[in-house]
Amino acid sequence: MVTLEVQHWGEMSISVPARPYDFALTQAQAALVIIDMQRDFLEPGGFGAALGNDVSHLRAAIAPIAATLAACRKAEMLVIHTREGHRPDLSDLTGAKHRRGRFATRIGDDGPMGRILVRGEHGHDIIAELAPLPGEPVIDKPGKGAFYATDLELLLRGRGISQLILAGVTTEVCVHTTLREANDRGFECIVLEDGTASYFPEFHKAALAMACAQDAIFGWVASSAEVIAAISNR
Ligand code: TIU
Repeated sequence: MVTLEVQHWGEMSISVPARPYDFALTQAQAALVIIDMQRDFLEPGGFGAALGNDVSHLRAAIAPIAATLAACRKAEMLVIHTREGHRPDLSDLTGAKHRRGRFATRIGDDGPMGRILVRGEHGHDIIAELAPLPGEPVIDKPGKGAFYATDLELLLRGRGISQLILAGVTTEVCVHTTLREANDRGFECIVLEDGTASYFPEFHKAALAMACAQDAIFGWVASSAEVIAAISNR
């Protein structure tokens, strides 16, 4: 008996040049996850600035993420956005997170972009350059990891996603926490080296090195150009 196998392009894997070795991207099973590209982290007067950081360090990630986002949308891949933040009554904010640090301005306090890290406020929303399109899921998360206390995993499994392209801020905090959560759940992750950023350039570098050390202990690292070329030349 002869069996004919019809394979949709999306089910074939594409080789993405990556560190520590090429990543076999299966487009139909891959999603772009853009982490916390919010005014609160990227613009003056938000949460990132309240923690004493120079927020200008994060802007370098915007253009590479925008280019990757455009390529993924064109390829009709799933795109997910996340936002770190809390309910206006702060009932999902742990005392430990609220008390943390010795700065004058805390989560929930008034700032120039509204209440710091509170859902619905101007500062909490995603920057205009990377605004989600209608239909693209936005995951609101109370913690650093995008899986903790959210329905992200349910949503990914429901769509048959097993590979994540991770972008966003900050590399060693929310991106890395999400990378580790995803890795333990069986997702294969590729982190964009120029589509992530940290307030501390040395932490950005170290976080990327840690992600793909020990022959991909947590995952792979590639540039946005490498990922875009692979997606666009399928
Ligand atoms: N402070 C810092 O580097 N990051 C965070 O608090 N959250 C995220 O990384 N999104």
